[in-house]
Amino acid sequence: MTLIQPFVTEVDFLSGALSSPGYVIERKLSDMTEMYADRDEATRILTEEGDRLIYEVQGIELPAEEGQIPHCSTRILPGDIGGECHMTKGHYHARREQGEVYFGLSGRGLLLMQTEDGDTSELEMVAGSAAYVPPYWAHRTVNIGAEDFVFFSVWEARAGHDYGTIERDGFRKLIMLRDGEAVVVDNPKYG
Ligand code: PAN
Ligand code: ZN
Repeated sequence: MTLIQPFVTEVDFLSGALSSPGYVIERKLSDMTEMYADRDEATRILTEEGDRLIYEVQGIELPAEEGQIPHCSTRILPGDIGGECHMTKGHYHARREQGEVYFGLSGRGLLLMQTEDGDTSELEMVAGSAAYVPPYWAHRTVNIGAEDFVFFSVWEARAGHDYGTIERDGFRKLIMLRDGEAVVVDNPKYG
């Protein structure tokens, strides 16, 4: 067990910026072209409009040891790819029995979840929402508003991230914009 000195981080609710991030990850359209339902439109945007920042994560680096509690902010930019709202890649925890807490800081989002048994859930999040991701639920967040959607996440250090299952199968539900409103639809390409 590593003994760490207590510390505090200032979080900008509008941008998700941390006062001293241990890491910053930028996810662009080119990092997740295959994840959008309309791959042709994703490819067209890349070719004709160039790459696009979809979301950014700023986090605190901690040892992957029992009892450590990593935390980070995520900012998803507004927009869509062929009508599908900007979203995170999404993942299961490698250790499926590990849950997580998300806290909304600004903007409007949906927290999309599913289990390997076929259950699905979509929870709306705004500033002040504390959402619980129980063990065994894959999770992805989606920006359904016109501003940045920013939230804060807290999880257990040994949870680990399994991106491969979602990269292979996708999510059962897609979040699409219809007349400016977000609607949940079945993903015809799931699995
Ligand atoms: C979150 C996510 C973060 C980015 O901190 O890692 O929002 O989403 P992806 O990891 O799916 O790219 C979390 O769920 N951590 O476990
Ligand atoms: Zn997670």
